Amino acid sequence: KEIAKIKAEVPVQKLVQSPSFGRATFSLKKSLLEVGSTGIIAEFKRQSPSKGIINDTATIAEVTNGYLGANVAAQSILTDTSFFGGTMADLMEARVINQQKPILRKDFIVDGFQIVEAKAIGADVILLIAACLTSAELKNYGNLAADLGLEVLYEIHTQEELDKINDLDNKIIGINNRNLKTFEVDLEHSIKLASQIPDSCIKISESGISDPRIIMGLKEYGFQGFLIGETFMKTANPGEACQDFIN
Ligand code: IGP
Repeated sequence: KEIAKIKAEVPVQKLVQSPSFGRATFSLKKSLLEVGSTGIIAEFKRQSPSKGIINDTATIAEVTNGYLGANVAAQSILTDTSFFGGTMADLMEARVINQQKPILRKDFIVDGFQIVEAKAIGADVILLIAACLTSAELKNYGNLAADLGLEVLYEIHTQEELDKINDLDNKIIGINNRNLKTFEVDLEHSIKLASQIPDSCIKISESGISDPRIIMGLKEYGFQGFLIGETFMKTANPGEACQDFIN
């Protein structure tokens, strides 16, 4: 893995004292299960290792307003800078505008302080990528998030990664259609894996969703959430693209 060494910019003690730390959070689970939910988790993504620059003009403020106007179930914001050009400031700015829907901090979490950070900067949900973590880490970080009132989206791409998550019951599981090593996108593979996930879990399909018809298909396999970035971000007006996609 080439995930860079990370260090805390602000000490944990300071993060815990920040005014936003004690705030109530918005539940992704609740939002996805709401009657009439669009199920869309719309992502802010400037660039990616597979596509290079996707959008370097749209601002986080206009995209956040656009996504909220399209009635998304939640927002996903990349805070990883080295691969995706995102920042924690992006998430903080979105949080000021978004006082109604959950925000997912999309990053490579490899240390507990990042979870404390996520709470302090305004996130409601963190991503734990099973490919990057051991079974024990998944458990410990899951517990830490729960203690802080955050929800966890556990991301998997293979059966082995699913097996790393102990006590699957009632978890939010995201199947990444994109292989993080080869960048290949395969919806069939995800659909097969979905059948291995208990019904008590919320199932989210991530990446490569380029057409509303794909969502119709995925719903048949029990998916309740759909994480979409590039399809919206590659347009000049991601909020409008999201609105058009939903209608
Ligand atoms: C969004 P797409 O193909 O719609 O832009 O994909 C999201 O699933 C993708 O950005 C993603 C990701 C990740 C990024 C899924 N898992 C882990 C970074 C790290």
